[in-house]
Amino acid sequence: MIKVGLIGCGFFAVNQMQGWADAEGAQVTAICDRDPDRLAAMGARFGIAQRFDDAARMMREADLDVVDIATTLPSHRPLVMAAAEAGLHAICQKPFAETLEDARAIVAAMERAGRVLMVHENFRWQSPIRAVLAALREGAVGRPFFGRVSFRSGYDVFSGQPYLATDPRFIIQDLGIHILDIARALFGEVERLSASTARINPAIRGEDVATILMDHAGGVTSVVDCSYATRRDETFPQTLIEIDGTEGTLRLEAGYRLVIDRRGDRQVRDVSPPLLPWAERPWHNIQESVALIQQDFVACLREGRVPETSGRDNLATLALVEAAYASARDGSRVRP
Ligand code: NAD
Ligand code: 89Y
Repeated sequence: MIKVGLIGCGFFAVNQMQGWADAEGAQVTAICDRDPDRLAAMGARFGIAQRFDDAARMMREADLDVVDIATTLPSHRPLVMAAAEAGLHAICQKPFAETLEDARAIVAAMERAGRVLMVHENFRWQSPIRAVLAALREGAVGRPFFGRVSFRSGYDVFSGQPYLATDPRFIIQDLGIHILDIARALFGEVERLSASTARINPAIRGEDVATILMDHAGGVTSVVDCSYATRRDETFPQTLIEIDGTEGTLRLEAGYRLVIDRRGDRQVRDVSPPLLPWAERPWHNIQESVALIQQDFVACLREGRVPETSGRDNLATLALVEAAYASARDGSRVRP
């Protein structure tokens, strides 16, 4: 049994605790939070007796194999570094570092320690996204030449995650990072990128709209567009996708409808994610992907496989985030 210690008992960690409860071959045996109320609430809810207010002490004393880091960004570097020093595998929430330099240092430290680092980049694990990836890899539209990966919403994310309203960076760093990662998973690495951003909601500090144009090395041109200022039939937290290829087109439409047109034939599939017993709409899509990425992490450890969203892989996603901010700031076209 893989023994997991979870650090950070906040808003999103509940999903991670639920996911671990479903994962075969792994179990959360210790939890940590600096906030005593959050620690007590999580411990009571999931029946975890080993509770720590200090992560380094948990890593020393709790007999763990893995730490699952569910804290916010500023603590990620010191916590993963501490895991490397303690000889523990780690899963770290996105964004896994504040700068690319920090991210490279984290990856190097975990590689030197010979431990596995997965970034909790779960959006590409959503079952509708898996269905699109599978169709594309099976050649459903032939060779793709255009893609649009789109997330537009007016959902109030600030009540659950108040730091999103006060951080200087918002949508690219928080949400766009997932959408850029999906674009990488679909179309491969990016050679050039340009971006523009806007802040529509006057009550927040960072940008809540971003439009990013990318040239992928394999020949696809893609547009990643994200907004938390879009008032319409609410689709949160669905990512919508359009792909044009030499043999046909694919659309992942609102309501998890996958439409593939190929040489005059239309195939329509419902690729809705299952509603897990502990999940709630509309978050169930994200919640299922948490369970799936954790199950893959356990399989990676068991089989000695490198996770699809390893720290090293995620450097390329983080590079897109940085490139998008640089392009939006000075109007340049950037090589990530
Ligand atoms: P939160 O502020 O609600 O919770 C973070 C918790 O970590 C707090 O309880 C805080 O006390 C604790 N903490 C911070 N530093 C600590 C430290 N050094 N030691 C011990 N405890 C510490 O934050 P959240 O909204 O749950 O977000 C956590 C992370 O999850 C963020 O990186 C966020 O981007 C990410 N997130 C991911 C998804 C996803 O789908 N992947 C969705 C939402 C949030
Ligand atoms: O923090 C974000 C994430 O990772 O997924 C959705 C979210 O909770 C709000 O944008």
